[in-house]
Amino acid sequence: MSGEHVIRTTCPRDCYDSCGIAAVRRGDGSLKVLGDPAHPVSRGALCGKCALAYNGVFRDPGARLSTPLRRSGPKGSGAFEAVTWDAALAEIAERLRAIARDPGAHAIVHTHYTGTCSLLAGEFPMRFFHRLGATEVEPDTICNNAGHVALDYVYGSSALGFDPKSAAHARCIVVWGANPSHSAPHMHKHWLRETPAKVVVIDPIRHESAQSADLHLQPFPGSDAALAFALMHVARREGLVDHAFVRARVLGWDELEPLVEPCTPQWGERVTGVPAALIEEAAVLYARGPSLLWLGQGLQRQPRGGNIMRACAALPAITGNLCKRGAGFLYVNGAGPRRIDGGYLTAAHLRRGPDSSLSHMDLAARLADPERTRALVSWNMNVAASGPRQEALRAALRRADLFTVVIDLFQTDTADFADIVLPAASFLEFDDLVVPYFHLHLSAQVKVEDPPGQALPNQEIFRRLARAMGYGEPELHESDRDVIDALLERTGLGIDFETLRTQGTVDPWDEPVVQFAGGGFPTPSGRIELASAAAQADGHPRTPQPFADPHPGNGRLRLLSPASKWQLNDSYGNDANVIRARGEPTVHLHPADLRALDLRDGGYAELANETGRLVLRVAASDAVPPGTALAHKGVWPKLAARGANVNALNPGEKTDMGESTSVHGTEVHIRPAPER
Ligand SMILES: Nc1nc2c(c(=O)[nH]1)N[C@H]1C(S)=C(S)[C@@H](COP(=O)(O)OP(=O)(O)OC[C@H]3O[C@@H](n4cnc5c(=O)[nH]c(N)nc54)[C@H](O)[C@@H]3O)O[C@H]1N2
Ligand SMILES: Nc1nc2c(c(=O)[nH]1)N[C@H]1C(S)=C(S)[C@@H](COP(=O)(O)OP(=O)(O)OC[C@H]3O[C@@H](n4cnc5c(=O)[nH]c(N)nc54)[C@H](O)[C@@H]3O)O[C@H]1N2
Ligand code: SF4
Ligand SMILES: [Mo]
Repeated sequence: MSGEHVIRTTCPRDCYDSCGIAAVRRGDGSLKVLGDPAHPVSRGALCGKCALAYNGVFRDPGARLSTPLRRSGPKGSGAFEAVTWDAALAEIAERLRAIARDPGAHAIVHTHYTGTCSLLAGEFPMRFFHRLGATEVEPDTICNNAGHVALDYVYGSSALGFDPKSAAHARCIVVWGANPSHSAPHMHKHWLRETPAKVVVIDPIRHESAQSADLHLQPFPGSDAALAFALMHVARREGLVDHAFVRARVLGWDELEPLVEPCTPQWGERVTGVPAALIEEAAVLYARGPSLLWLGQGLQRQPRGGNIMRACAALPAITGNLCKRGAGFLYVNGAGPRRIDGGYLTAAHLRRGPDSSLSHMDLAARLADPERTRALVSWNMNVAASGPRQEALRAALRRADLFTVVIDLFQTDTADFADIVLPAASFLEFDDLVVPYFHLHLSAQVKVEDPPGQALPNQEIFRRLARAMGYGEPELHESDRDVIDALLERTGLGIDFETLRTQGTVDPWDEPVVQFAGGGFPTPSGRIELASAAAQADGHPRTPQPFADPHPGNGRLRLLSPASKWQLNDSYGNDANVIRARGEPTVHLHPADLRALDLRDGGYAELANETGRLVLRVAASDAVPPGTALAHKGVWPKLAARGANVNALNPGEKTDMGESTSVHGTEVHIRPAPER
């Protein structure tokens, strides 16, 4: 259309799709953020939530933070006054320097995660924290660390997954503990629908991707290791173990096989709830292959999530569904295969003092302890909404002597507890690189418009803070353009930013990349380790075990709180149109549980356990199995009744591996509540 100007960019949210965006500036100066028709995954559409938020709250100067703020009332009251950047940074620098002198920079805790996953805004600030010597809250402990640790034991890496293009050669795709219809909407719409392969979904919830699958196995939450053993039992019984592959590439099948032997489909049905006939059918389909196995992140957010991931990860190994076309498994694809130099990006060599970190499961306790923690810097994260033990965390954040800095686009629940709030620019407001974690693409993030007021990209904020601290290391002051150019140069892929900017997204490989094509694995033995001495040395069994969690007792239900269709984690929880589309915070329950608990569809229920309580609207749903409750994550506490979201119920128990979240293992009592 005449007078239209289109800029291509990429959505940098923590989402499997990494959609291409076309930002269209019309002749009248107005801007519309749309999907890029040329993008291979999203093909011209954004998801519903981003279509609203990128034309809504993200670009609403009234909703965005636009100037640094200094607390002017009691901690947590939300009373702030505007200050200049110079004043804000000088105060932060003075406070952090004093703590670094005594008792030491380890008493400065910083927390960050998925606000934006573009490389510079997501990782460059680590250079500052390395130089400072602060304590990092290990980001993955709130999301997927159990799976990372487990897959490291088995394959030596958790970040070298299949190339989704391999689906062209697959006969079966298993989606295990992921919900693409919410968390990867374009993969759901195109990839899973257009594949010639049979699709098997394994999930307690009959979500849209489960409904459209060829087979849906519905295990009770936390019983997947047992299910994996029953599937292996059938593969073995049917002569579908790939002995040549096992001999050449696998260590420990001799130790695992005796454990698999008694795990019949009938046993599997008893402990997982999945009918034996379905176990048989899925096992044969998968084992015959070639098969792809998508190991979702919901799968391992269980008390024994590490064991679950090790058990599921044994399937490709024993059936030889690896190292060949159309086969493989995927948890996440790291930046490594795109040859991104992470060490350069985060300047790990600047690290001062011991490398100290802690789990999100311990954050509330650490922040409550004045002996150990004097300051908190929270950036790219709304931890007061996303973290466990919400009430305890809020109590700790109220500590008057905990100097707190929050960097965000919006005045979040976390920002309400800050001493200083700094306004961040959004991904539409600066250039960056995006490395999708499902596809093996490389994408450009391109500036579309200026930030509101004085907002700045994360990386510029930390450059300025480094200057205010008197840090002279050149790494802390490298410009965006220099970092982008150096990163692309180091990939050796021959792609410069100008090319990337015009194309939006490039796929550096014409043919599907075969996972572990060379047949070597970065484990201690160089083989796939079904039996792992490293795991044993860390206090785990040498092999995965056929465990299933006991069903909750005392009339409790298992509460799952996975990805919502209408929010991206906590993001967009303050967009009026998103809130309208999402509706009131709701718990979905099977009609039989509704009757047993004396609840009314459309009424209200109180969910409670030893950690907290929460009132939610009730919806009857036969997509949810009896004994399980479903309440999606991401509601902004301060915009909800009683100022809490589902994490008020999350006890913050650690998984068996990686000190990670077992949030989907939460148990609750549910009873009728008169009203909100
Ligand atoms: N109950 C329950 N809780 C969960 C989960 C669950 O399944 N159930 N899932 C967990 C998982 S998997 C994750 S990953 C975490 C995610 O938790 P968070 O990281 O807290 O969630 P996000 O919404 O991704 O991002 C947080 C903030 O980053 C801000 N932001 C966006 N762009 C920028 C930027 O460029 N700069 C800055 N400084 N800020 C920006 C957003 O406005 C938002 O407030 O939540 C966890 N919490
Ligand atoms: N729309 C949207 N997209 C998102 C996000 C979002 O909040 N909203 N968050 C992003 C982030 S940070 C992440 S980590 C990913 C997460 O996305 P996914 O990998 O899809 O993980 P979850 O949404 O936590 O859970 C997925 C499924 O796991 C199931 N599940 C729970 N417990 C078990 C179990 O014991 N066994 C089995 N088999 N299944 C189980 C849940 O029922 C749920 O359907 O999504 C990303 N994409
Ligand atoms: S959140 Fe995911 S589905 Fe939505 S626009 Fe971004 S990348 Fe696409
Ligand atoms: Mo996540």
